[in-house]
This record gives sequence, structure tokens and C-alpha cells, in this order.
Amino acid sequence: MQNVEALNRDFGRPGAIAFEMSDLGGPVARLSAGDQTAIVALQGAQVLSWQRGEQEQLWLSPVARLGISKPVRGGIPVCWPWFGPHPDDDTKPAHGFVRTRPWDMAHTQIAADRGTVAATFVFATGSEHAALWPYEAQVQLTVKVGTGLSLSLETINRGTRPLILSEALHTYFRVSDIAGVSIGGLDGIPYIDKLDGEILKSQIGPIAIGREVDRIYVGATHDVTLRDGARKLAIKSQGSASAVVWNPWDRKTLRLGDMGSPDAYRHMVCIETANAANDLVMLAPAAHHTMSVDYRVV
Ligand code: TA6
Repeated sequence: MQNVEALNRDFGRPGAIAFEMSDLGGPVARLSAGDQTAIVALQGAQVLSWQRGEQEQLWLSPVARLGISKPVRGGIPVCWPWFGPHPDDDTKPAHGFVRTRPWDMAHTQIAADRGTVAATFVFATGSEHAALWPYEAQVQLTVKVGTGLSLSLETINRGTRPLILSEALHTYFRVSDIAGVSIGGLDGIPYIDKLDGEILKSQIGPIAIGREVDRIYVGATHDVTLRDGARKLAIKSQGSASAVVWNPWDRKTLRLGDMGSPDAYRHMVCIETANAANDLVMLAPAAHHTMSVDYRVV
């Protein structure tokens, strides 16, 4: 487990970036700029919290723990180098294998006007991962706070063969009550309904959620808005061809067992920036690909 003292010595920025041992059981980076704060676990480079002022914008399971070799339920899991079940081997973990592993710090930055603060985390695949994914690649996540929260996920093919990947920033948004949620910006976009034989349907109007929803919107490159009562969040993605909308509802919440309470589904919704389903990313040797997203409370 990375040493917090060494992390602060090498990457800390007084008043902007500090590393600490989280109560969840692992090292985290705390980024602060203006009225925005983010907390990122070194495990999986997973954002666990994003606050604007005192208001938490993300949902995190009350039973989330770090360092137990299980994915943390909530925040922003990094699904890489595949989204969902492994395409042809269901003995491999869902949503890739980097979200449960420790990432390294690459660098930290403060903008000249101290308006934004950023930290970059890095994970390199190698021979020890060959049984899971036989490619050499590096993936970097840059998390930035300033006027909102921004994430940028860059993949570099370090091998000699072309590679294919799917990916997602699997964001769990906190909502006051799912009954008051409306997701806009996907009107007319086709989606794969994973709960109805994966058939292709078309979105009509904004999305309201009154039962389990698990959809991959394909060719979704538009801005998305999340309305939660009077609160409104703008979601702008780049380098992403898919958007995923998920709420487990009541029965799946019980089956998951790590949501923290039977009614947890009423206080969260996942809106994920992704390249999923047929929106695969193909990278030639030495090629780079970046998928990014900006979240703003508007
Ligand atoms: O993004 C939606 C989804 O693929 C759902 O099908 C559900 O499995 C969810 O991700 C959570 O996956 P996880 O492996 O984190 O339990």
C-alpha cells in the first residue's frame, strides 16, 4: 500500500492536493480548488467524492471498503480495458481489472491562477496481467477540480500489436429521490435494453426512472443533463460514443448486497461516459485514445 508520507512529499501541493489514509481503508488524494473538492482513491484511481461547497454530488455505498480486492460500490469506477462482462470469458472480472488494483501517481498540477487543481494516476499492464489481457498498454486518469469535476482517461498502446478496448467512467450520481429525476439529452438516441433481450430501442424524450433500468445508448455524443428536483448537472463527454444509464431498483439492490440499504436505489443513478457494446476503440501500436467528461452543477 502506497505510503501517504511519501505521496505528500512527492506529489502533495499545500492547500490544493493532500494525500491521507481514508477511513475506508486505503490511501486517497484530496483535491481542492475554490468551492470544489474531490477525493480519489489510489485503488482503481476511483473518485469517491465530489463536493461543491458542502453538497456531495456523487453516491457512495455506506458499506464501501478499500483494500478488500472487491470493487468499491459508488463514486466513479474506471471500467477498463473492457466494459461489462468479459466478451468471451465469464471467469474474468466484470468491467475489466484495473478498478480493484493500486494505481501509481504520475503527476499533480495547479493552474497559475490556482483556479484548477489536477492529479494524474497511471496503470501499466504487463506480463503479470497477461492471463487477463494479453496486451501492453498504459492507462492514465487525470482528475481535475475547479469550476466542476473533469476526468480524462487516456490509453496508450505500448505493445507491437493492435489492441481493442471498451471502457467507461461508471459514475454514480447522488439524487435526493429517483422519483424526481429526469435525464435529458438522449432524446431520439438508440439504446440497447439490457433488460429486454438486448434489443435496440429508441429513446423518446427525457428519461424518467420508475423501475430497474440498464441501457447502453449507442452513438450518444450529445451533452446530457441530470435533473434532480431543482438541482441540475451538465455532463459533457468527449471521445465517447456510448452513454450508459443504470439503476438497479429494489430486487437487484438486494441481490448486489453492497448498496448499504434496501432503498439505496432511490438515492442514486448511474450516467456513464463510455465506449461500450459495438462502440469499441481500436488502437494501433503507439496510438493514443482519450475519453473525457466534464461535470458541472448549473
Ligand atoms: O453499467 C451498468 C452495469 O453494467 C450493470 O449491468 C451492472 O452490472 C452495473 O454495471 C454494476 O456492475 P458492477 O460490476 O460494478 O456490480
